Amino acid sequence: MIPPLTGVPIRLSLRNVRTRAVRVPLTFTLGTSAAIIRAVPMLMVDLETEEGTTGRTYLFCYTPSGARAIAGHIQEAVDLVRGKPTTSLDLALLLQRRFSLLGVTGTVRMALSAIDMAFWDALAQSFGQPLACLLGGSLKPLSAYDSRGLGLMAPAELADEAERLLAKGLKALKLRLGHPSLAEDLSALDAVRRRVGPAVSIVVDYNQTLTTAEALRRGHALDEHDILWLEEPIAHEDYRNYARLARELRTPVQIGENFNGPTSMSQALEAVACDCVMPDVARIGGVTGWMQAAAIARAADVEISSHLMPEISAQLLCATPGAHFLEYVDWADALLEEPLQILDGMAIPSNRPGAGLSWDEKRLAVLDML
Ligand code: SMN
Ligand code: MG
Repeated sequence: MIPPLTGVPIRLSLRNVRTRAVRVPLTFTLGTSAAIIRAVPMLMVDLETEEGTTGRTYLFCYTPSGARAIAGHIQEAVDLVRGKPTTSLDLALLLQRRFSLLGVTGTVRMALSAIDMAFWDALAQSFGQPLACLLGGSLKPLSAYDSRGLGLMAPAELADEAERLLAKGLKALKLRLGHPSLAEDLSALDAVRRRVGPAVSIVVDYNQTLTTAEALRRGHALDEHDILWLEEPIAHEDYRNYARLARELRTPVQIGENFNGPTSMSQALEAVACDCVMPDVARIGGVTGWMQAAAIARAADVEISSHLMPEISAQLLCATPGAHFLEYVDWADALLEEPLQILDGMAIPSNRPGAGLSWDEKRLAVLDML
């Protein structure tokens, strides 16, 4: 007979959830081909458990209406399971089922991912372990690229901003492309490359703006430059045409921030739609979804990077075989007592219990609430 478990509970009962939406101004304006971002709506989530620990996470909500919708879904989900002891997997499966008629995509997916992240944060805290360690990994410095700026701007401005970004110490940068012409894209790239030199890696992101024909044309031109990856050149779900791009271009094709749960990633890899993947923890299904996605990437022998949310992503990459790059942004620094550290060109995961997130209430007080 299996003896009953004693000691630290691995089931938790949700008692209550508190969400707060704030508007965080960015240090570097981010002009993507989809939208110009000067401030970001962030939703902070505090998930209280009957066992005494409070799990925390935040979400980058893209728009204020996104933050409001996600907060509503989170409240409703916690109301459904309040007081019932559950594991992370049982909770994820139950909530996915309960929200399946509405559809587990977009803001619903982000809400359920946030609950999962906060649950795992609470669990790791109750074990007194960093999340990475509870997941079977170990803390280590991570390769990361600076994604805070380099939007669609004039070449001279890009060069200056690239230099300012490098002061942080990272050895790789993300440049947003998708100017009206290929010539302008190449001028932008050239300006950054000249200023940062050959030792800095550059990834480029089109945010889904090109047609397949144009992506082939611009992609072939970019093949002549030393680009670490070409991200989301065309509509994110068009795996058939992504497969063509991945086949025909020399530069690695990168997708993943729009994978909706591990199933999307599995379908993309089945279609050989990309060379590497970068799921977003808030769209892939939280910690639970990430670990499933990590296993799928491992089985396909594809390197895996993170998208935004660098604090919790750092914990996950430490427990992920084939971890490639952490995407570094400082957007949550305004909320956090201990922002993610960059040291000697690497990102340093928190060694505190859980994901290491605690709110800096004094600094929060000066932000606009949404
Ligand atoms: C991105 C998209 C939207 C908001 C911020 C950043 C971008 C990325 O696609 O990959 O960083
Ligand atoms: Mg992107």
